[in-house]
Formats: sequence, C-alpha cells, structure tokens
Amino acid sequence: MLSTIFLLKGKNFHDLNQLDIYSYPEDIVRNNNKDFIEKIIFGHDQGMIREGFRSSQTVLRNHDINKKNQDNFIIGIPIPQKIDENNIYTISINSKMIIGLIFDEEDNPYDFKEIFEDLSYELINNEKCCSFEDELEIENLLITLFIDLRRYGDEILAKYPEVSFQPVGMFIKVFLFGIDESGKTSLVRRIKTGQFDDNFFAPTRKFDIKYVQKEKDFLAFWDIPGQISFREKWLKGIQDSNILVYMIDVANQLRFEESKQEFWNVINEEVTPEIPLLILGNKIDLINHSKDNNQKQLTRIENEIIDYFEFHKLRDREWNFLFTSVKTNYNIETVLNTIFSLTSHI
Ligand SMILES: Nc1nc2c(ncn2[C@@H]2O[C@H](COP(=O)(O)OP(=O)(O)OP(=O)(O)O)[C@@H](O)[C@H]2O)c(=O)[nH]1
Ligand SMILES: [Mg+2]
Repeated sequence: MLSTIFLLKGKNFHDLNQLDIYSYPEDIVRNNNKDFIEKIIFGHDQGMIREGFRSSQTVLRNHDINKKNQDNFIIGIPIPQKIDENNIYTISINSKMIIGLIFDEEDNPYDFKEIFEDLSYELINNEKCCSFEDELEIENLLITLFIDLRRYGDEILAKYPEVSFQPVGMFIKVFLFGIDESGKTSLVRRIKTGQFDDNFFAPTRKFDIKYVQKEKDFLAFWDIPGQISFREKWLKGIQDSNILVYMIDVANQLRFEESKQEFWNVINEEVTPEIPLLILGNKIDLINHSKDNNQKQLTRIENEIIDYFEFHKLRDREWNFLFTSVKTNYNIETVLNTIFSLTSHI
C-alpha cells in the first residue's frame, strides 16, 4: 500500500539543509533522518540530478529561466529503489525536483508506473495545478496525487478478489475553516488523539493536513489558519474537498459579524454546491450551563445563530448544524458520523 508521497525541491541538491521537503500524510523528516533523504536523492539516478542541477545552474541565463517556466514541465521516468524496508519510486520534474512515493515492502512499485507518470503529467501540465512556487499549491498537488494513487491501488490492484465485495474505503477531504480561535485545531487534535488542552494557544500558520483513519476510511482534515492574513488564501485549498466544515465560536458573539462575512465570502465564491457543508457551533460549554430546559435552550440558540448567519440562504447545498464542545467532547463522535453521512454518496 502506498504510505507516503513526498516532494524534494531546492536550490542545491548537495546541501540537504537547503532543500524544501514536503510530504503527506507522514512527515518524512520526522526523525531527522537526513540519511534516508540522502539515499533517495542519490539512488534516484546515481547522483545525476545533483550534477545536472549544478551544471545547468551555470548555463541558464535569467531569460532562459523565465522562458522555461512557461513551457511544459518535463516529467522523468519513474525510478524504483529499495531503501531500508521501503520501496521508493521517484520521478524528477525538469531535473530540478523529485516527487517520490513510499510503498510498503510487499508492494511492487512497477504496478504504479503508468498511473504515476500519467497522473503527474496530467496534473502538472494539463491541469496546470502547480507552478511549484507556492507552498499551498505544492501541498495540494501532493494530496491530490496521493489520494488518486491510493484509490488506484485499492481499486485496480485489489490483491484478494475473494474479499473484493467488501466496501472499498473512502478518502474524504474535509475542508475545516472558520475565523481564528474558533477551535479548529483543537477539534482535529481531539479526533486524532482524544486529547484537549485548555492552555493551547498556537494559531495555525499554514494549511495543516492531518490524516485520520476510521476503519477502512481515510479522512484528510485540512485545518485552515483562521487569522486575517491567511483568509484570502482559504479558497486556494478548497479544491477537491468532499465536505466543508465551518466552525463558529458561539461564546464570542462580538465576532459573529466578522465570522458571518468570512463565511459568505467563501460560499459565494465556492461554486460547487454539491459539496455538503457542516456548520459547528463550538465552545457550547461556555454558554450552556443550565441543567433545566437544556434542549429547549439549545434549540433557541441554534435558531438565533441560523438567523443571524442567514444560513437559510444556502440554496442547493446540503447542510447541517451541530453544537460542539471540543473541551468536554460534546458531539465530537456525532461530527464524525455526520461527516460520513453527508459524504456517503462519494
Ligand atoms: N471552552 C472551550 N475552549 C475551546 C474549545 N475548543 C477550543 N477551545 C480553546 O480555544 C482556543 C483556540 O483554539 P484553536 O484550536 O487554536 O483555534 P483555531 O480555530 O485552530 O485558531 P486558528 O488556528 O488561529 O485559526 C484554545 O485556547 C482552545 O483551548 C471548546 O470547545 N471549549
Ligand atoms: Mg488552528
């Protein structure tokens, strides 16, 4: 099974400290295993990419570089390697970057040769989804390639036909957005680890993709940074989402207007109504103290929020509203179940 995809890009393949390393869903530099990356680069073509890079650096003049950017990217032939217990399959792009796949030991990378070449070419040159200059675009490219290759692996290379009647697992891209401090990162952490930390104050600073497995299904939570400076980039990460999840801090009414405007900015631009929407009214623990009339009070607050945010103006899109408390774990399991039921058609 394909376990990880990565991309190596840098000013100098001789100096690992100058390399930009992206990977999904696992972080391949987790254990500071530079040695592993060193082996991948060298094994890719016995060092040719390094030397080619060095010599082309000196001959390409500025206008040549600009011209090259407008042309199609040249996708190399996949090169298989065995490093430690893993099968690695790498291709180069313009002999300047390496995209690689890490398979489990028992997998045969050659099974993926055509699909790896075709999909890379399709995404990079036909759909022009990545110019390799923007971090978000690169992350998006990797997740798209990963998901498509995994699907291919699951569906086409099914090794055990006798169990093929079992449902094939789904990949669900969850686009989790909302203004800062609503609790998005806390939610993903709660789902992934079961933990909640009251003293957690670390605004998210990039599209943080966390990967959760639920039986045969895989959820890729795109935890979107909510601070103002990041909001204009929100739409960049939304493509290929299977569900949108919008989070509101229900205890902070002073920011309702801001939250409402940001919500509609996205929804008005996002033109695919078939993507369902789940709205989470988080931090309900801070306003719902009363034991009596609990359900009545919740229904009243829910109606007030729906009116204020004008969610009834959502036209064709299927949507649902849930109160949550990441802190007390209220409704967190229901969030997962609702995500699955809203995406059950994919
Ligand atoms: N009382 C309460 N606090 C919560 C809850 N969920 C999150 N918090 C707190 O709210 C604060 C902000 O949470 P984050 O998860 O960082 O918020 P975020 O939406 O990821 O913020 P950005 O990354 O800046 O967009 C943290 O101090 C959390 O501990 C909740 O359900 N109840
Ligand atoms: Mg966050």
